[in-house]
Amino acid sequence: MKQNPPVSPNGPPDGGRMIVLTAPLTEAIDHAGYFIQMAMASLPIWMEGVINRKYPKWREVEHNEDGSARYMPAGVRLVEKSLLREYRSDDVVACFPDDLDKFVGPRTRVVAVSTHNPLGVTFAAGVYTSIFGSSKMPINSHYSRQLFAKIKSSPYRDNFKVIVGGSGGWQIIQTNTYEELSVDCVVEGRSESADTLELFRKAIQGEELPRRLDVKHPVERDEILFPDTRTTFGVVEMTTGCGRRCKFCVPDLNPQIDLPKEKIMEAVRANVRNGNKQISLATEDMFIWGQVHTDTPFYFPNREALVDLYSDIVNTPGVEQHVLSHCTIAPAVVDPLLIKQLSDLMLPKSPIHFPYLSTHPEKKALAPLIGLETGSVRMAKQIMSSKGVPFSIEDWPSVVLEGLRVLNENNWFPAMTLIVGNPGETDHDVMETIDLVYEIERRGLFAFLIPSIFTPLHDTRMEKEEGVRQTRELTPLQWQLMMKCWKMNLRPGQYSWWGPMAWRVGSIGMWLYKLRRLNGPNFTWPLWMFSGAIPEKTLQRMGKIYPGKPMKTKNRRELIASLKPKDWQYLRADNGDMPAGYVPPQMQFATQTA
Ligand code: B12
Ligand code: SF4
Repeated sequence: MKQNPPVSPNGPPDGGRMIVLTAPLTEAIDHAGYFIQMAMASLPIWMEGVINRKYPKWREVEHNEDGSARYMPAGVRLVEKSLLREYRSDDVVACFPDDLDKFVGPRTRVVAVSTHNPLGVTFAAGVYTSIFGSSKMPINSHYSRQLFAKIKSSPYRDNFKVIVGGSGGWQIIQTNTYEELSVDCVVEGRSESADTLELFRKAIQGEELPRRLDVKHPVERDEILFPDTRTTFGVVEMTTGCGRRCKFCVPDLNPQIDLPKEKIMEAVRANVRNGNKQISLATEDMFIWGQVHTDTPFYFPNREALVDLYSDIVNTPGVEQHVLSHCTIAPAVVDPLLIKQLSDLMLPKSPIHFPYLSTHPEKKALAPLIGLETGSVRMAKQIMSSKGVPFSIEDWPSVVLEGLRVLNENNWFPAMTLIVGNPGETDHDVMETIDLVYEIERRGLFAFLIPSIFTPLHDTRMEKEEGVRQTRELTPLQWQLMMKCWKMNLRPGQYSWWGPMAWRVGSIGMWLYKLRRLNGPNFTWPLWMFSGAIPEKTLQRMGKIYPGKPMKTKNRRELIASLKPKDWQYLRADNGDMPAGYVPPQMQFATQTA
């Protein structure tokens, strides 16, 4: 073990903690809900003033009495929990970046950083900053770099190791920024793993660490730990993995696990005890919970289990707000009554309001994140052939439209991601996606459409593939798709605050000043369409944009009729639209014996 260096006059009087955990400020704040962090992941640092004006207090964080962080992202909390299996609580602390000097001292052997998106090179983040002219510096990335710079300049730096983990660690590996950021090791995987603990042991002994360590994901639900302190936005894990096997997806590489209800509830109560009024269950698809490794395929949701879980959460004393994270759209077609029952339960506690869309008396809405990705069946077959199960991927546009209809009818207005510039994407594929977007508009449906440029994510089956790399490479059709989505998002009154701020910042003026050089000529007409300065119909007549064509799609009854008879047993008759020849399970025995 190394000797302690002399105590600096500015260092912590007690010599600091042995293990100090932290996260970038912009990922740790528990202020104003999910959108602020998503905005800071997407807006370039020069637009920070927009956030400051809207949320002047966003930097004000809460502390415990000892100066440690009152809340931290769930990832940090689990690293803390994992370490506390082996180390004493006064050896480990989780603090905000500005408080590092209070805890990093001569005793410190490890500074561990958890990060979601440190360099902004992931999807739906890089693209927007690059449109505005600086692909590497979204606000969140600026603050992450600031954190790493602070750690690098610590007078005790030679005496401790810097270990990074979390869903954004791969960005450091892929950009090889270890030296620049002063990172010794990036851990890929969960902190619960025995290998992670072994790594910390080595770091504490002052041993050399590998640059990258891949650790195993737990396979049993009981191996997953839960926070017993407060997490940012009250995030509590609900599931890991997904099961639909989209080729571009990282979380789906993890085992499909739904976590035990009693542990989820304990973590919810722990959050409330520590002052959190908001809860959000982290998941890739909330609808698989209660149906993992049962006799029913996971894509037929377990209505009773879900209603019971969410009911207990929103009715926990102290929970004033509840926000959904991710889900898929096919379950809305499979079980519309489930959506209705969940709406009845969850709308009263939703902090989201859509005054022009919601039929709820207080205009409340639910807005989970759902992947739409493409309207091209050809493309969908290649990259996400099971995305719409139990329905065939051939019916993907119908599943999207019918699912969105059911969701909208129940005041769910999801944020839906689209991938632009998939490897091998042709003009025809983009036209089909534009057709679907126009069809959403034509049917008066609403989703907040978030197009992003294809990003090959590490370890996925598309890791080595290349799509569009820069906004200049986008075709006129791809630009039209992006700008049409944003135009629809900004329909009056139907938006979150940051979209119009970011996009209306003088769209034409910006184009004249900067964007036309940056994004190239293909951007021009789509931007005029977006600005509304020339009517879309006129641009279509001028042949400057693609007009889109009406789609013939299946309604719910037709989609249900397209299911294989072996799947009929999992349908719920109270949803109606049952296939011809369907016999309810309780009648089957009678029919067989008659
Ligand atoms: C909740 C959530 C959010 C929330 C809140 C985030 C927060 N600050 O708490 C919001 C909505 C704000 C958000 C925003 C974004 N998110 Co997000 N988010 C999630 C979600 C659903 C859960 C994250 C979570 O808390 N999980 C539970 C914790 C326990 O898991 P964990 O953080 O991974 O931690 C484990 C391990 O990583 C490891 N670990 C973590 N830290 C450390 C540190 C060390 C030292 C070690 C050893 C280990 C370790 O141990 C933990 C378990 O024990 C995930 C999907 C998922 N299921 O993970 C997506 C996810 C992480 N988000 C993603 C993305 C892309 C984003 C955005 C860029 C989207 C956007 N364009 O706006 C932004 C970026 C935000 C930012 N600040 O920069 C992607 C990341 C893809 C990738 N691999 O790069 C994911 C995986 C979603 C997806 N389906 O692809 N997100
Ligand atoms: S549905 Fe979503 S979470 Fe599931 S595999 Fe596809 S992209 Fe991943």
